[in-house]
Amino acid sequence: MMEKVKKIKSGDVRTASRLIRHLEDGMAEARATMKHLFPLTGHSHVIGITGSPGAGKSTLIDGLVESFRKKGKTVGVLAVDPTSPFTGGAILGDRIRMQRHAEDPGVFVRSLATRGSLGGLAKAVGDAIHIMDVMGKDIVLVETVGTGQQEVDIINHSHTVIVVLIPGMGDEIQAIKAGILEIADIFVINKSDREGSSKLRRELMAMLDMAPLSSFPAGWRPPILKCDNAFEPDGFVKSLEIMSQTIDDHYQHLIKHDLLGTRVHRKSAVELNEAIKCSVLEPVLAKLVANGELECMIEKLSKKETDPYTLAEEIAKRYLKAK
Ligand SMILES: Nc1nc2c(ncn2[C@@H]2O[C@H](COP(=O)(O)OP(=O)(O)O)[C@@H](O)[C@H]2O)c(=O)[nH]1
Ligand SMILES: [Mg+2]
Repeated sequence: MMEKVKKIKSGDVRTASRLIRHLEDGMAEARATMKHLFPLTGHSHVIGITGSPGAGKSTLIDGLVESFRKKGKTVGVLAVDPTSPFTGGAILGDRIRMQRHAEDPGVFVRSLATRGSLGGLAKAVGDAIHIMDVMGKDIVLVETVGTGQQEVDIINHSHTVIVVLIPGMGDEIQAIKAGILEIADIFVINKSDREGSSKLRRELMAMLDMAPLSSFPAGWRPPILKCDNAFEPDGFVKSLEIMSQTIDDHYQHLIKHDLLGTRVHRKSAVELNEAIKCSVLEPVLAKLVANGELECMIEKLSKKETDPYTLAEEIAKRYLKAK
């Protein structure tokens, strides 16, 4: 056990990859290892990058990796796809793209897709971030697709949240709907070679103007960065330099105004939530599934022979020894 911890601390890629795989598969031993890793965490600056599919997140991350490496920082990248039950085409494409960093020992790239339970994913993400943290990565970039609660949970593992928008998608409306606006620390308007990027910028500006000042922690109003066309290297590299600088600025802002604690608190709440689900809810559900009770209950419910509240109370009585 301690041997494993030592190896991960030294940045061993094979040990770390295996542990992440075992966590995804829900192996108890892997969870036990996490107990030893947790106290060693807290080094990394975790950055969540979210946006609709095809917004160009992976392309941006690839460029950011290069930009951070130039500054001598080590980087972990975690690509999360909550929509796909398999390691889908998009992530496969990312892997090929990330190949150019594969030889660099300062970069560690993993992808997570939904295997098993949907709820397990957010937990696996938290664990994978911890592992990269213990490996000593200065920066951990987490890519998620911007859809709904699942994704907001994942984003809650981050210190800095970047929302990537593209012109002409009605994204601004989507952003408000998904509550993404509240969690953004930095906006990036990507593919600014496309028509409509100035309009999108104006709309975002107007939206921020309307937001109450209290939504800007210690005066951090989310900057709106434009990212130049990824296919024109000079402009793109320059955009990424500015972006990585803004990311650093945000981290410094959190430290200077004592806000890191708030983020860590938010992260801890999500983590505890996930851990409770895993230790309490999931085993109970697994038992009810295994002995067929869950199916019986669903049948009874469908026939209106009982109600979900009574059933849940019965389950609670049995497993929580409450009341
Ligand atoms: N026109 C244009 N296309 C881009 C730009 N950046 C990325 N793309 C393309 O958009 C597609 C989706 O990019 P990807 O990074 O995989 O998006 P993700 O799904 O958000 O990770 C790819 O075909 C990219 O080549 C850009 O700045 N301009
Ligand atoms: Mg992607």
